[in-house]
Parts: sequence; C-alpha cells; structure tokens
Amino acid sequence: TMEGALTARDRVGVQDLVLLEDYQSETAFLHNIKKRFKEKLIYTYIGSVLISVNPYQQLGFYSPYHMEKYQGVNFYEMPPHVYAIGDNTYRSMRNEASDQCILISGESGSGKTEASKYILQYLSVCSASNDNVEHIKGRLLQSNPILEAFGNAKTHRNDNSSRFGKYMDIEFDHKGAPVGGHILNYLLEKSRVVHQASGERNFHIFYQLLEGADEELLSRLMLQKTPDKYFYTSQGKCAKVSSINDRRDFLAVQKALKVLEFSPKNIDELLSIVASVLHLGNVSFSANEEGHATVDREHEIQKIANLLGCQFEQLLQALTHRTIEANKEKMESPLTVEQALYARDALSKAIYGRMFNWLVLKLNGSLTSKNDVIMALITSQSQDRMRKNVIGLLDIYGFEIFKSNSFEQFCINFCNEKLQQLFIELTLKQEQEEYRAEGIEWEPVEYFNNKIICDLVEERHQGIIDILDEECLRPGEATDNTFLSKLEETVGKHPHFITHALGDSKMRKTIGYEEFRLVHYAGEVTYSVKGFLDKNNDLLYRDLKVTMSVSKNEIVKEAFPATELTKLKRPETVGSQFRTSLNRLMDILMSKEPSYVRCIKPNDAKMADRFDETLVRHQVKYLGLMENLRVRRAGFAYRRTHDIFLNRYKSLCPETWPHYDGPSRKGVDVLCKYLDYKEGEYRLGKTKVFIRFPRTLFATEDAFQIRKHELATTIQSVFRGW
Ligand code: AOV
Ligand code: MG
Repeated sequence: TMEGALTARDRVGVQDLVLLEDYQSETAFLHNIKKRFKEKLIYTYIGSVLISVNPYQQLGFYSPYHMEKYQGVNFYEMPPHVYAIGDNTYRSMRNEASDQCILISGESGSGKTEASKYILQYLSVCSASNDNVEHIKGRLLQSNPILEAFGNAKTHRNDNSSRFGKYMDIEFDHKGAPVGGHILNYLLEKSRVVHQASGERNFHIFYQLLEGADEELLSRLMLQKTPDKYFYTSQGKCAKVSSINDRRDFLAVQKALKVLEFSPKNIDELLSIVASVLHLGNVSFSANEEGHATVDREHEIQKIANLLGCQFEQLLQALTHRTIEANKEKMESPLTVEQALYARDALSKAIYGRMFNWLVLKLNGSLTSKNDVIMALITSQSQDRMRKNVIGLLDIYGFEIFKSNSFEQFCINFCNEKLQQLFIELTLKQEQEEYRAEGIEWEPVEYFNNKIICDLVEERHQGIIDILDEECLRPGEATDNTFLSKLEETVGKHPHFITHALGDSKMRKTIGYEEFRLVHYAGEVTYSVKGFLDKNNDLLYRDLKVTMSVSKNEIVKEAFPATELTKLKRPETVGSQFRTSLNRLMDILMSKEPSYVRCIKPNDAKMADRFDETLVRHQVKYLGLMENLRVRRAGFAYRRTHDIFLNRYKSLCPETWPHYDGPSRKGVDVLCKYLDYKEGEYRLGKTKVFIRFPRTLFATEDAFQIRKHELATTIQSVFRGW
C-alpha cells in the first residue's frame, strides 16, 4: 500500500540521495545515511555514484546468491550495492565496447580495499567463462593476498592498511570473458621496513613468516619464531593483532604463490630476502678507536650473505665503508657508526622495495593473456574478435593524518588530492555532457576546486616537489631546515600553506619550528620536514649496489641490474617520480569511462554499529558529496531511459497499457501528460526522461505500487472464479 511504501522510506531512508526532498541540507543527507547504516544498509547512491559506509562487521549480502541477483538487472531495481557498480560497469563495457574504470576513494580505513576485492569477485563471477578463463580468474583473485602480504600493514588507522597504490586492469575478450590483467603499483612506503611507530607494524609478510613457517623453513632461514627478537618487527610493540591471523594468512600467501606459478626456487628466494631484511635490522655497529664503524656480531652478516647469495667479505666491507674517487684514484673511506646505520637501513629499504617491484612484474607476467601470442599468429582473426576491453580498478592509500606526519604522508595525501581533482573534473564534465547530449539546458553549480592545492604541490619550479628537488641538488649545503626556509620564501603566501613563521599568531603556536602545514581538501595536516631530503633522494651507497648486483639470489640480481651502475645520470627523485607516475595514471583514467565508489569511515575506533556524526559530516563535506548532489539536482533529480520508464509505469495509463505501439519517447510523453505532470516538472531528452522533483516520482511510484496490488488482486480474483 501507499502507507507501507512511505513507512519503509521513513525507516531506511531513500536509497538514492537525489530523492531527498531537502537536498540542500547536510543534516538531512547525514540522517539519511545514518538511518540506513543503523539498518545495516551501508550503500546509498547519489545518482550513479555509490556511497559506502564501512560496517566494521561481516554483512550477509556478499553471497553467491546476491552476486546472482545483481546480474544484468537494472541499476535502480535492486538495493544499492558494489555489485551493482560492478555489473553496470561490465554491461557498459560490453554494450558500448568501451574501456571502463572504477575509482574507489575515501580516507584510510574507509573500506576501499574491501570494496575493490568485492568488485573483483563480482566481475569474476558475472563474466563469461570456460576452463581457460577459470584459470585466469583464479590468478586475478589470488594476486590480492600476495600483494597485501607484502604491501599492507597495520597502522593506527587501519589494521590492514594499503601502503602502496594499486591500479589493476582486467582485460576482457570480445565475448566478455576475462583473459588477463595488468597491475600498476605506486610508491610503496618503504620507510616502514626499518621503522614503525608505536602501535603499528611492519608489512604483514614479516609476521606471517615468523608465525606461519614450519621448523624446517625457520631453521633454513636461520630465524627464531618471535618478532620481538628482531628490531624491524619489534619497534611498534604490537606484533600480535587480534583482527589478524598471520599463520592462516601465510598459508593463503603460499597457496596464492603456487596458483600464480611462482617456481619453488622463486618462492625460496623471496622468503630468503624477507628473512635477510629481518637479520639486517639486527646488525649493529660500534666505533673503533678511530671512530670508524665496525660490525658487532659478524655472524649476522654471514647469515645475510648466505640468504642473499652474496659474499660475506664484500657485504661486510660495503656496510662499513664507501668507495670514493679522488684524483682518479679509488679509495676506501670508512663510515661512522651513524653512516653505517644509515647504510644498513637504506639497504633494507632498497632490497624490500625492489623485491616488491619484482613481485608486481612477476605477477603481471603471470596475468598476461597467453592468447595474445596465439592471436597474433592467427592472422585470419577478424579485428572484432581480437578486440579487448578493460575494466580498471583503482585502490590507493587513503588520506591520512597521524600524530606525526612525514614525507610518506605528504606523498599519500598528494595522491588523494589528485584523485579528488579527477572526481571533480569528471563528475562536472559528465553531468554537463549528459545535459548537452540530451539537449537540455541547465545552470552550472559552484564547486570547491582543489586544483589550487595540487598546483601548490606539483607546479613546475614553484611547487613543493620542485623546491624539494632543488634542495636535494645542493648536497652538503642543504638541510631539511633550509628546505623549509625555501618553502616559506616561495610558497609562503599561498592560502593553503602555513608555518610557524607565517599565518596568524594563534595558528602559529600550534606549529613547530621544523614543520609546515598544508590545508588539504580533506583537512589540515602538519608535516615534519625531518627526513624530507633523505627520503626524496633515497640514496643507496654504490658499494652496496655493487654487492647486490652480483648476488646469486636471482631476484636480488634482477632487482639490482649492473647496468644501473654505469649510468652517470642522477636518478630521478622520489617526489618527481611519484608526480610523473600519478599524472600518467590520471591520463589513463581520463581515457576510460569512470564509475565511483566513495567510501566513508563511520568511526575512529574501528567498531561496528557506531556512527560518529561529526566524523561522517566532515567526510561528506570534503568528499564534495553535497556539491555532487547539488549538481545532480541542479537540473533534474531523476532520469531514466524512455524504455525503462515506460515499461515500469505503463500500467498507469490506459493508452500505454498493456502495450504502447509507437516509439517509447512518444509513449513516455503520453504517459506523463496522463499523469498530469506539469510543464517544468519534467523534460524529454533524446533518450531519457528527466524529472525535476522527487515528489513527482514518488507520487508516480506510489500509484504504481497500488496499481500493482490491484492487478495482483484482479488476477487472484480471476483464479478464485469470482
Ligand atoms: P582502506 O583500504 O580504505 O584503508 P579497508 O578496505 O582496508 O580500508 O577496510 C578496513 C577494514 O574495515 C577492513 O579490514 C575490514 O575489517 C573493514 N571493512 C571494510 N569494508 C568492509 C565491508 N564491506 N564489510 C565488512 N568489513 C569491512 V587504507 O588501505 O588504510 O586507505 O591505506
Ligand atoms: Mg586499502
């Protein structure tokens, strides 16, 4: 009944926020998603954008039954779901033969990685299949546990926080079957290998190995079971996390490595590297009489040399000396203890970081469609049958603020700025284009455009990244503090930049002498400049590179190619590289048709059923969801193709029931006139009908519910013989 329909709407809110009567009100918006959250309805639409609120509990709607339910149905006929996004994306790709991408954004711990996994699972289930395809599907799915083991870690924000950015293309053939995949990875937070804040962990794989390896493996890797024995796994003092089962996860990783056809030798080498890093962390140095570093327990070096397949003497020497060239003569210059510790950590980071890149390379090799090669040989294949389309899935590290923020947070938050920028440009653009394509006039809506912050960071010559690079070019003279002064000189007047020396007096008191603050789209973050130069340079002494390049461990050898040693050119800085790769990513994404999942974190305690209104309100604000809604509503709240609209509501008008013979646009016209829609309340575009106010649609929907009931009763009556 009409009453029934209304009560349901009262209880669970509207499933598409464009249907909110008071669409200007943030409070109404918030209460709607809160209402739904309380009913465990974590998904809500703004038009075609999906909002997802992290439930922090396992919910029942991810079963095979539900995946089945969402296949091929109309977007709006089922409750909002990531599966609907997945399905819609897949159908669009197939129907329009166009490349798609799904952009998942939201702050750390909001549910991006989980969403991306659900989507991948869905795509794997909904897409066409055969034996060969099952094989590739398995590989696509199994790449996740591997990358998470090596690239995720427990942070204060999230027990399974992604510490790298990931973009994955899934390739489909002309029949819609997945035939391969390709992963692009972005800047791994390498510093975590050597340092973890209290309450945080190193990458999962270290604990998985210690917890999950059997006696034999442990003894071969010369490891003891306990993470507190190792400096690199004990600093955070939280090796055990209740939400994580390292032993089980290690089994999953081992299984996944097999599915992706890593050879036993490769697996062996991979784990040897992980173990060697643990041992490296325990290498300590003392100063001899001359103040030169000497290794305290040389047998540690022996272990590492064994595991990495390099020479003990050479490694020992490289950790305590560096070769310098003076007057064309090579000299061995001893390191101080401080320098040696620096070299040790730099080596650990380099080995781990390069191993991670190797891993992605290897995964890509395993995900490459074998058909490519065969297809290329069979020249008789028509163009159409060769055609491939992709769905790209983007899951990056979310915006984050810690007590202390450094270069890593600066990069991560910059990445989020870029993604927000893309969202702004595309949603505006898309919306405008739809109205234009449909021939409907509209008024543009004002947005906060975060381009100004992106520019502050990345602009040539006067952005933060370039200023940092400039300081990195003055070794010996420049320090983190001269970098800060340069920033003040160059971007000091920028409205989104504040330091102790700049800004109003009240604000200044809250910023330290060695800090700067950026007013990000998602909030203000204070960065400590300590370590910025070092981290941006990311130097590794040449002697250590040489040692690694002759390693007998194939992975290490591949990761430290000898060719790198002969290059004279200065390697690009971390910041510059990151900027380049992000801009390349933006181009990739721009070339595809995007869908969005906007993730929201309901509370900071990682707890179920807790909805912190202030926290959510803040996210709704900075994600630009109100503007998103306003743009969507500026013109028309609701739009459907003529076909779909007519099909659903045709029973409400005698002229269209049970069939309308003419074109559906005309049918919709007849129907709307019969329903007494006023001029200005609706518009007929070329392919879609646009309705301005939700109440118009609600009235029609309610009438339809009553009519459906009537029709059902009539049919029953007929059967009962009345
Ligand atoms: P993130 O990817 O957005 O953070 P995750 O996807 O890792 O966040 O989610 C964090 C945790 O929240 C997960 O480990 C789950 O415990 C829980 N969670 C998220 N989504 C769901 C869901 N749909 N159902 C049940 N539990 C969920 V970061 O990677 O930190 O930015 O860098
Ligand atoms: Mg994540």
